[in-house]
Amino acid sequence: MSAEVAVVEAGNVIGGERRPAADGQTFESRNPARHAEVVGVVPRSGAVDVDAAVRAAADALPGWRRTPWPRRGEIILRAGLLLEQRKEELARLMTREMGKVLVEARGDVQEGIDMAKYIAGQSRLPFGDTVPSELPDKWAMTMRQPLGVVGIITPWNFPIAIPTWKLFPALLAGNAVVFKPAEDTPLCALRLVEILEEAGLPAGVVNIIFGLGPEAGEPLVRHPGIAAVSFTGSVPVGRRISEICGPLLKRCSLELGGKNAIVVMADADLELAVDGALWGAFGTSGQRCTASSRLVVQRRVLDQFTDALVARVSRLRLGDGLVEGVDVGPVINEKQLRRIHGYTEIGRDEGGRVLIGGEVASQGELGQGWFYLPTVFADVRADMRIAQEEIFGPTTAVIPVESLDDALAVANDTTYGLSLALYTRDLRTAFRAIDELEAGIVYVNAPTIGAEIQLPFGGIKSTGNGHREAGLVALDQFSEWKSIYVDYGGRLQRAQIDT
Ligand code: UN1
Repeated sequence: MSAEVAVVEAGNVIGGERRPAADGQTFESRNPARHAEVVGVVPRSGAVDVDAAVRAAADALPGWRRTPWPRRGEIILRAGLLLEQRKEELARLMTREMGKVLVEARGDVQEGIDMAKYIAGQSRLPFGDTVPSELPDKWAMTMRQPLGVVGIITPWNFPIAIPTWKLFPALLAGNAVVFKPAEDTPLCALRLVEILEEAGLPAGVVNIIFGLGPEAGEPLVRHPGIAAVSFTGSVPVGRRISEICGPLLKRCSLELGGKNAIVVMADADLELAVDGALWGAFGTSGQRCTASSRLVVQRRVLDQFTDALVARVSRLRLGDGLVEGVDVGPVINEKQLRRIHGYTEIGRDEGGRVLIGGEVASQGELGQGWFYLPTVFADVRADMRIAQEEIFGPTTAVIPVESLDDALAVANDTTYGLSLALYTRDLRTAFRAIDELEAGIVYVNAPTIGAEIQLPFGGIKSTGNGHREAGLVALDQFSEWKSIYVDYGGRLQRAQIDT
């Protein structure tokens, strides 16, 4: 058999050492395409392990903080080059660990490579400004400084990309890190940290704690040695983190869900819009916070659009993402599968009509994994639960609208605000959408997925708490501004008074 079937037994990474959980407990990472297959066994950590990791990070912090920015950047660049070398190996591991099809897994690793190069490039850019003082013989400037030890908690749907959006800027800014990856994708996270070690990151600067949210994540968020928390995941967990951090006056940046929509206007290139809807709704089995889970379609082209979409959906091939020609992989685990099907039942009860899908896929080999048929709902009203709540699976809801005003209102009628898209050939319509769509990311003539790392990523409303990842603002989450005044006049000068 190939090396791919070997079960990896791994420890936490604390101060560069591999350690089991203090109480010896472990848990498994399994292949969602064949859930009998164990991919890895890792420690099930608790508060004691978290504490050890925070201490190790605190020990490593002073040395790392003193390391010049360009030197820090070089380590991140080397990590990016190693990611590039190991792209195929990592992509295959990712497909086994969380199911996304291989081409998408390669894209996930590529997003990490892009982030490494981009952040390494920032290591020689100005890290502050020199600005004029209102007084003579006085120098005024700003500089970024690290926060200290930061806690990074990441989801399973982008097991390399999202950790790199957080780890690389945190490290460039001079922080030490305790990293708790999602329990469904521990090995991808471990490989990323091994690559950082190989790239020359000193021991203890990044520590990994494997475990479950309540047992390992929560003690990490609470730990007094943790200066800030960066989290991507669900709204309920984000709210919990926010509740813990609030009274502690601890910084937390939350990147939560989405209920993203593609608006299809009657004047759009419909073939292009169908391509976009198919990719946006069913790429990664709909398990993206940017997934196109609503399709808001002008009634004049409703039948034409839905017929074409359903025809395309019927040709999607489900299966193990490692198999050539498979379009849609499994969903992450049994709990999610049940939840996704639960939403199909809710949608039917609310009066939605399933045009295609709507069932657990269990024929042949699919029965060995967690597969759900790509599902399209018609006759959906904007206020139905399937049009309001994040499902995080291969289900999308077609909502008919009459006019552009109607379309924009429906697209904005959600508590989330991550990504919204509009298809049109009309320039005025496009620019109205750019201005009026309430989201952190807006696409014209492209689906709601596919953000690039050199632009800020994040959302408004319940999607987050006002932060952005990536782009030129990537370091903001992980640094404090310090303002510095140097008075070389040799006498007291009073700002606002000695004018
Ligand atoms: C996510 O779904 O959590 O824009 C991130 C995209 C990807 C990132 C998605 N580049 O779809």
